[in-house]
Amino acid sequence: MRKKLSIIGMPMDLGQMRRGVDMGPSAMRYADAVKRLESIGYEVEDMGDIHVDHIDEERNVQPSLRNLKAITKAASRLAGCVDSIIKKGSFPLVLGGDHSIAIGTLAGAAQNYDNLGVIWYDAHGDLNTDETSPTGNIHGMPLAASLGFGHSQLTGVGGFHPKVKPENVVIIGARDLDQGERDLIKEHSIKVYTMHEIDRLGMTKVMEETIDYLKGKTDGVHLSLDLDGLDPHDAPGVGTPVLGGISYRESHLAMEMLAESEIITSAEFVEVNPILDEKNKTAEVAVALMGSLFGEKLL
Ligand code: HAR
Ligand code: MN
Ligand code: MN
Ligand code: MN
Repeated sequence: MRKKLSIIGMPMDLGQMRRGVDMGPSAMRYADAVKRLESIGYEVEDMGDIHVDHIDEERNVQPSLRNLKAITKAASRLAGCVDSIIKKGSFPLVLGGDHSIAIGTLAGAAQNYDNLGVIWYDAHGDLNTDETSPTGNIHGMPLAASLGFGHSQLTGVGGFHPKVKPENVVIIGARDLDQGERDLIKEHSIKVYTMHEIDRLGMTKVMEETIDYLKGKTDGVHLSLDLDGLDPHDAPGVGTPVLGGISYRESHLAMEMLAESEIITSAEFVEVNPILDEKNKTAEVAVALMGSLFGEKLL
């Protein structure tokens, strides 16, 4: 029997201030995500997009948690969808949308594992709460919310919390952290490979250590890949680019090692913003990385 993969689009742009990231799912479909995954041998089902409300007229009313209501509503829908995909034996692959969608993806995945691991591939920690966030943008909060920190409407998506334990999280590619995020990382001993460690150890060692760290103690691992984890030279179509990121080649290597390890049980690719992109380059990079993550081989 062929392995099954279910694609869900999450056209969410309410977690941050720049328009266009809601077109990310279309851009990755246009970059032939389905065909690419089918050619690896998967039976791919594209379930279309989750409905996300447009509440432009309410934007900025609650400056510490912008668009809270619409984001949690859509996250709950996504959680239900991800949960049902896993329960029917398929692999959920979510296309974003800004990173706030991870609150829903993780809520859905976590219902199926006692010890869900998370690999957070990102320039940012996304570990802010409404009390520490410098912006009030919820895309800077999803990892904190999934760990049970922050506003109860965010931590409570799916009806339970926390979704993940701090010792089951690995952040890779960090180079822009706010003070509150640093404090939370230290207080809960969260494992972080910043760009310094990636430069110093090399991506091979970083991924070997990450896989070893998660393998024994988790019963599933979610990959949350923010395209801004890559250097803006390789992935320019993102809303919050940070110089000095992970290269395209290093990212392929990371995905190839994850494919070999067979630890990944769900994934999402987020923050692709076609309006800010160069001829759909970032969406194409995302789809190429999906190829490696799902075991594409040249020979
Ligand atoms: N840390 C900043 C904030 O909380 C910037 C977050 C940018 N986040 C993303 N997701 N693009 O990683 O607003
Ligand atoms: Mn929109
Ligand atoms: Mn992010
Ligand atoms: Mn980011």
